[in-house]
Amino acid sequence: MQSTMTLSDGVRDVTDAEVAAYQQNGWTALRGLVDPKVVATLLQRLKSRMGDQAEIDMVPKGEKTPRPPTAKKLFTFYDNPAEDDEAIHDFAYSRGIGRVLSRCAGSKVRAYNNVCYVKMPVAREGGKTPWHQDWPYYPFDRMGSLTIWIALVDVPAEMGTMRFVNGSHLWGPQGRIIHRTDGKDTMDILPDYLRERVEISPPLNLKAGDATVHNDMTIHSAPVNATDLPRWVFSVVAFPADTLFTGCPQRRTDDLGLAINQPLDHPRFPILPT
Ligand SMILES: O=C(O)CCC(=O)C(=O)O
Repeated sequence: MQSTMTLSDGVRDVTDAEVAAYQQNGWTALRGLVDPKVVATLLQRLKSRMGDQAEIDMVPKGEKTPRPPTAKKLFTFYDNPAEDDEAIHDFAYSRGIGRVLSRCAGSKVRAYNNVCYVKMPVAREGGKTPWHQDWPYYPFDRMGSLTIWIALVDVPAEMGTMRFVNGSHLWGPQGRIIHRTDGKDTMDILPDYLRERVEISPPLNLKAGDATVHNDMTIHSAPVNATDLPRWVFSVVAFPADTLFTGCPQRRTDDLGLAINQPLDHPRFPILPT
């Protein structure tokens, strides 16, 4: 893809303290991470495809795993907008994003996917994001993948910023919950000895351009959007470059011809520059 814009310089470096917080708590907040001009470009590009009020849900084509009907209410969703838009592509695969994610992960990382999550106001059928971990859905032989979640508008806590269970990235996998039909989430199914240790991060008030980074084992959720404006967020997921493919069925890796027990060395998952 030809590049028309260079947005990577619009991302600041992470500090040692931010990296240490990520490694200790399983998440970190990065204030003022992305330049406002870059944020405005990303938002404008996403709105041009999803509509000003995110009326158009860009659900992944060929979704293989059926979801309960309530699941779609969590977000209006655009899966992998970087595949369709050059400016978003340049940003998602930039050195700036690569540096942040590699420093937190402690190794080179490969890009996995990118998503725009618009959480609609509760008055427009928006729901809460249930407590969950990300790793149980991934075909990776180890933990350590991570998500950078960037606010594209000011996101006060009541609009649905994420909450994290501090230190839960060290508790191991606690199961899949997204497809459950009994409404239970990870917090409900934790064994008592872990539930007693739950310490939830404080509500975050984020400005446009602020971000959080969380580990794939960190238990996290987001409350409903109690404002009357849509919550616009862009996220990039990456994983340690040496991670091996387990062969676990997953729509992002099925049909790519990946070899089990080998690194995910495929053009879809490039090593991010640092
Ligand atoms: O945006 C949200 O409410 C949740 C996003 C999430 O769960 C994630 O990025 O792992």
